[in-house]
Amino acid sequence: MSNFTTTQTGTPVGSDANSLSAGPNGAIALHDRYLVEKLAQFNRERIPERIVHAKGGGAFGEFVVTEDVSKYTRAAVFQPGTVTETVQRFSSVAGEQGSPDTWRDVRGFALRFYTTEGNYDIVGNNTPVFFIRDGIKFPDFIHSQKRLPGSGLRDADMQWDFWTNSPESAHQVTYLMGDRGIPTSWREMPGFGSHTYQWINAAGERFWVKYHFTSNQGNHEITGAEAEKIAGADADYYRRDLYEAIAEGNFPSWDLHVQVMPYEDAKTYRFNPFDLTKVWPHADYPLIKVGTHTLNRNPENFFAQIEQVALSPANLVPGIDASPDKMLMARIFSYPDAQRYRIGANYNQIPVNAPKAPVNNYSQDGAQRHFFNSPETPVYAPNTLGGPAADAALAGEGSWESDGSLVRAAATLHSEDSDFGQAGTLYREVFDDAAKERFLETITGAVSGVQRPHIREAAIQYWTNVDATLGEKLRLNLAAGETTANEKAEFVGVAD
Ligand code: HDE
Repeated sequence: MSNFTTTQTGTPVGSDANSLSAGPNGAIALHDRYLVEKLAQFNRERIPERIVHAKGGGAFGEFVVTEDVSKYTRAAVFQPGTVTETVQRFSSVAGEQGSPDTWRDVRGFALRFYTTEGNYDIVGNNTPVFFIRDGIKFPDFIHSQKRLPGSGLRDADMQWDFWTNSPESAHQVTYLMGDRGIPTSWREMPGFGSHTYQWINAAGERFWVKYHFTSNQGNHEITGAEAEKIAGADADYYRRDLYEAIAEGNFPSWDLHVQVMPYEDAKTYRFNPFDLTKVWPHADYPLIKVGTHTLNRNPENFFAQIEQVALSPANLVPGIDASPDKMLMARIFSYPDAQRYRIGANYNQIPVNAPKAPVNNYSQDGAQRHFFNSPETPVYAPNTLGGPAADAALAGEGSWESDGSLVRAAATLHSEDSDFGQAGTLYREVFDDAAKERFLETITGAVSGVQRPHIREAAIQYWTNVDATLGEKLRLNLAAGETTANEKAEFVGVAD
């Protein structure tokens, strides 16, 4: 077989080193079709990066169901003994594609199961909660964490202005500023579906579930100081770690557990179970094991298989459905929309996104279409010509009772719901003394970046609401920091 360089249409070319020119020193010719094609192709190598979770990495693997949870769901992927191929992508949230992996941030933990009933994706994070509870706030939240429009710089004032005016963020910010804000690697962190989902069994009974992936490598973290050093030395620290571990045959794995809430409990449970800023204490709903996920194959082409992977909470399968979590509902719109824009209308036809299950429907055409029905298949439904028809048994799938009138209102609070309650419990009861110290140091550093006094004061009040002693310590730390800064300024002669 010859190994000549060719054009994109397969004809051999004469040179990869010299353009066609009028004499060795003359102008280059526009009809050097290979030069023109090569440069044009190069200009189109990038697609828009993800608006959030732009920096990441991933791998392929398999999920093995080791237990029997069939009394809760009839989804084929979770039936006893089932083995399913997977792809997983890890990421950070706020940084751009080239940003250092070890910046303090939440990490994405997004997993696709190529099931016999179509793709099922769990697009979660390494924390069980989130900053907000209504998707309409998401663009504002992300703007506040990204960059100022003028300087292009990230800005503590806008971060804390948003958080302090959105007190439902306190629980997630406590996770973020705590040790979990910087894991040692993607392999050594947990994953959560975060939202409440619905499971439906073969008898049609419904349950509310939360997903927990526990790392078999253990959970480990690095300090802010270590992370800063690594950020300078190796921006791709996590991506490299994952790739090298898998290349060496050191396959990372996670056990999947679920918390299962009986359908009726949701109405009276002490926390609103559809509020993404809250967890369900394990004492109320213990972890039930489902199986084990193992990553065992690196991508062969990062762009084709990881950059173009289009994971989405809208990818659900029979036996698993959404819940009345307003964030989840907003996401079910948002992800396929982002992917149509980022990748193109037929993004589900490229190999990493194409399901292993057959696709049958009446959509057609659009840019970059690869798959099509036979010309005998009718192009409309309903028809009497033997085209595919919907499964009426699924028509009522994933339902729940709903209020009659449309309103714009916050979701109902349950008896123990408060924005600061679970954040305070996390700080007081989960962090040990050393973790509390590191936490105080981290929030002192973060809040000392705030310039405007009223936002600084709001941040102190925010942490006082989480824990009064913590707020007091923060106030003292910030005051001491200001004195030191003034002293330093006087010493170098720049104070007025
Ligand atoms: Fe995302 N998010 N998100 N998010 N998210 C995206 O999808 C969005 C939220 C998460 O590795 C985007 O294709 C909205 C919660 C992960 O490819 C975008 C809301 C959780 C990833 C988007 C949320 C996540 C994304 C960027 C509020 C954890 C990376 C481009 C309603 C439970 C997936 C894209 C990957 C990516 C929107 C909130 C996790 C823009 C509107 C909550 C892991 O569609």
